[in-house]
Amino acid sequence: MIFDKVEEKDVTRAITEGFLKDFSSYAENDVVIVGGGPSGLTAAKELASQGIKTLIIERNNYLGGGFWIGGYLMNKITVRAPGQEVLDEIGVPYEKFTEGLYVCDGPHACSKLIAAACDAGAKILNMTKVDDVVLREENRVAGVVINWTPISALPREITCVDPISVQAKVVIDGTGHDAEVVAALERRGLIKTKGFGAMWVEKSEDAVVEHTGECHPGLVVMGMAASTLYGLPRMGPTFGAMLLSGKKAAEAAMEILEREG
Ligand code: 48F
Repeated sequence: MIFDKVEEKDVTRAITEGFLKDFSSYAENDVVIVGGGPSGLTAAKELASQGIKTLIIERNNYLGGGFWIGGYLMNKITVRAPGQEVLDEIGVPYEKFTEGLYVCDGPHACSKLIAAACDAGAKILNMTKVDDVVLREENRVAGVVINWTPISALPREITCVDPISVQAKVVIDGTGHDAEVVAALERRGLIKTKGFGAMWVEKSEDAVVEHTGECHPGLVVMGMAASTLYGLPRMGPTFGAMLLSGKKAAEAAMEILEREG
């Protein structure tokens, strides 16, 4: 025998007990990041490395969002300076294509960014979809309502499965173009999205980073979700702004945590 003797019941208990122990802890967080794309992973790495209890909630099985594929199903990632400094931090090799523009391999960059977030101590709840917010006094965002992702794919007549929720002192919307947390506020008339604009690489990346921040009490918006909220031009397949927006979102969340104790 190569492997130690272990029975099926042991495997089942290892999965269920491990998951439930973690899940019980996820009920209460400093920061919940909705969406594990490049902005979400960068923010998670920054926050968790400073000892902030950080949970990423991701609707897919896999993390990384649009960061695996650069554009047009071609897995080269472009990053405009100074975004390559984040690639340096996480140890991703890249080449200079032209002045101010760097190119690296999507799978290498994405897997390193996921590892950096996990190594920093961020926790991950995948196959879980955020479909609403928890609100407190003066409509402050205080958490998110979640359900298993497959529930939303089932026919309506067999999906009377109530969701549950997790609390957070700060929620960050990193859901990309869909801006799904912001959309939950919009459904209640608490915020108005403009929808992202047409592509304009030169303008878009600065604009996304500049607009990253608290957009509603308790809610920070970053990445392409910021474009959708504020009507900023889309940038296409270049990712420096996603990385720097994740960093700025982490700073904004830290400021809220410090301000509100
Ligand atoms: O779309 P995504 O990569 O967002 P991002 O971090 O980066 C955008 C770029 O990838 C690219 C671009 C700029 O270069 O235009 O699109 O802003 O990642 C968003 C993640 O959020 C997840 C989704 O599966 C993806 O992994 N997500 C979206 N809605 C939900 C969600 C939801 N309701 N609940 C949980 N996860």
